[in-house]
Amino acid sequence: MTDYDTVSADVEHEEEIPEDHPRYQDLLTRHRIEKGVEKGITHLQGMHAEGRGSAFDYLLGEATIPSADDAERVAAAHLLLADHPVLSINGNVAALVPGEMVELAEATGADLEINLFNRTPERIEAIADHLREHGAEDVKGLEADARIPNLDHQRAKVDEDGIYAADVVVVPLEDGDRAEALNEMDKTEIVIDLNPLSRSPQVADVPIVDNIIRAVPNMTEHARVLADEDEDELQSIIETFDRETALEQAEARIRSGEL
Ligand code: PTJ
Repeated sequence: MTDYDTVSADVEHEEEIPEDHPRYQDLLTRHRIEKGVEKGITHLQGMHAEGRGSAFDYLLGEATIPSADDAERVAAAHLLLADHPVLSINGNVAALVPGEMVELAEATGADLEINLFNRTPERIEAIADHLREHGAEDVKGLEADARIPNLDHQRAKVDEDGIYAADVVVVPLEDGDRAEALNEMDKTEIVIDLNPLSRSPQVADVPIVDNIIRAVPNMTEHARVLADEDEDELQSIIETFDRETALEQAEARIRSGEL
């Protein structure tokens, strides 16, 4: 029998969190964010973001709902069809799914690019090192030699041969105007966000309303299954997707508790 009272809030290693704990995913997520802050990867504001996400995940039943699974498959098809796909990494993403983002990049031929709201050279370096420790060979976002037009904060700083040149961009965990600005650059945007009413999923071509710790491994699995499909098949998967329905189904699940 597991004595859940022994799960202290300050576990040192995530292996100490019992996998059969009813709130395992939430405890794991909180632990990774705390470690991210300690390592200088995650900004303190990332804790607020995590709390917000966690409340929505609770209402979603802490599960990947069918419409999110569809969106994750469509996202995989977009990434495989893209000429230049890029996965954008902030401090929360780096803390929560560093190895999983590296795997998704490998499965789809995408680049990894660090892009921060609270940008400092120290955080950029810490996140690049962390990604390399998890297997990344090439990390973009260090040069920041281009700017997203019509955006007057740090998230405008991108690599010319990275996000600036990308045709498909994965934008996880940010409620902001960068999503709108990227949209104006005619990029295909895949957004991962637990809040379907947040601005980023509202403007995304593919809104994924799911916890990033479930969404990214599932996208990778779909990409591996779809890897040998021809372009027509990938295109037809993309065409069956309706972004409004995906957003409505997520909101209905959150409001009603029913699928
Ligand atoms: O690392 P930086 O400096 O770039 O800063 C990153 C944060 C996250 C602090 C910054 O982007 C921010 O403040 O974001 P917001 O405005 O709080 O938005 C974060 C969004 O992500 C919210 O809509 C949350 O619901 C959602 N979210 C939080 N945790 C998760 C999540 N979505 C999916 N999976 C999660 N684990």
